[in-house]
Amino acid sequence: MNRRVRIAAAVGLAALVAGCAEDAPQDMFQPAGPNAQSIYDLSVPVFIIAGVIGVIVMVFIAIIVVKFRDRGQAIPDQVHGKPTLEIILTIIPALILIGVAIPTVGTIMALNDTSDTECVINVTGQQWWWEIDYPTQSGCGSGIDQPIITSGQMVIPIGTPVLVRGTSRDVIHSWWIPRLNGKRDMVPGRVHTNRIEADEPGIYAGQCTEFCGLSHANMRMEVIAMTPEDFEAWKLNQTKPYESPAEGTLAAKGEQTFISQCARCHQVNGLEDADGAPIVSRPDLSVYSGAAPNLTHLMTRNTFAGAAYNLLTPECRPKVWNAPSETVGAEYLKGVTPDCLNSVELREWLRNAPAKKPMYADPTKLEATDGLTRGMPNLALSEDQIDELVAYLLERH
Ligand code: HEC
Ligand SMILES: [Cu+2]
Repeated sequence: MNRRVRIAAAVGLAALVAGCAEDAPQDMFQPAGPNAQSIYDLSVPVFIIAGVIGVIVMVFIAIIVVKFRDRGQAIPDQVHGKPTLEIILTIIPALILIGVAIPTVGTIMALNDTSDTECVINVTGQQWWWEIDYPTQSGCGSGIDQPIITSGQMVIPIGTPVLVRGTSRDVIHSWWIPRLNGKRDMVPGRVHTNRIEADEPGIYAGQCTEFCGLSHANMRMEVIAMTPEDFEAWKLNQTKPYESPAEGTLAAKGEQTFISQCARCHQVNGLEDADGAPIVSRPDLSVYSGAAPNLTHLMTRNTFAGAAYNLLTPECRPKVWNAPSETVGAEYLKGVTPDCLNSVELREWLRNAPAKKPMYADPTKLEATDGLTRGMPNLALSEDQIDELVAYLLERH
């Protein structure tokens, strides 16, 4: 076998074997809700039809290649025109395509119908993370009377069709949770919708699927589906009032450091300055896209920076991520406890975020951006400041 054939065979084999993974979290062939199920129900017969046709074509090609191979004879008779055969070979594929098109169009229309949704959640794509906000509404279980804003992880109640309304602050991103529904591009200046619904509690992973710049591969997201009771508990916690750290603690120092170093970009709801005035972050003055993740309840999510890194240590993560359906909600609601905090990676992030997640092609050209950054800049913090900030963030439950 020549080298190219061997390489092609190895790549093909690798792709085939990769397709056999059983615990693949982003496997659209393991649908976990009605929308993904209808996509699955459509894809399987279409794959079978396409597969059978593919095999027939391959077999015919093989036969022809062998039967009519060059035996050194003169050019064969040139023939033209077999109307019956040509008409049959046009009609058969046309019928097959029509047969595939009817259920395909039907499924697309059914998936786009959002009239039955009972909960509205907005997502906003940004280089390179998703902001997720819950507007006030009577839906989403018992209703939402105070907006909730988070990032990276969307929490939903099971058995509830959710209307995801998406847009983008910079370039085109694409929202995709393969086990819950197909992809939807999220485009600046437009609102696109995607209906998701999960049958069972669980954590469903996804990733941005539209190339959106340098850290596109680090732009992930997760949907956490929980029972309606757990979801009510989650909502209640997301709207609880702010508590300043106890005086004299490391976290209290961290609060001051946070105000001086971070609050210009990151909002912590309820944070006040020395005069008791609320501190409202102004990321629109500091970052290209005009927003940074809201950190009020950072420790209630368990991944960070576009869900690219874990807030949980490798020992604690499986306790939540591999929890059986009955307990995954309760495990998730515990949030990140001090003994489970992945402080190594969180500290690395605070020490130099662009080193952890590439944000500019050429970091030396930062001066040319008028102080506006893409993503989080390197803030040249001291190790003491980082200690304080970690202690402060750890209380953001
Ligand atoms: C110039 C604006 C800016 C400043 C200042 C800033 N950040 Fe960020 N930060 C961002 C942006 C933008 C992101 C999202 C980056 C990404 O995920 O790609 C981010 C992400 C984060 C995250 C991950 C949050 C999540 O939900 O995924 C943490 C934690 C964080 N920053 C902490 C801090 C702390 C602590 C400070 C102060 C020392 C700080 N940041 C200062 C802009 C800023
Ligand atoms: Cu993206």
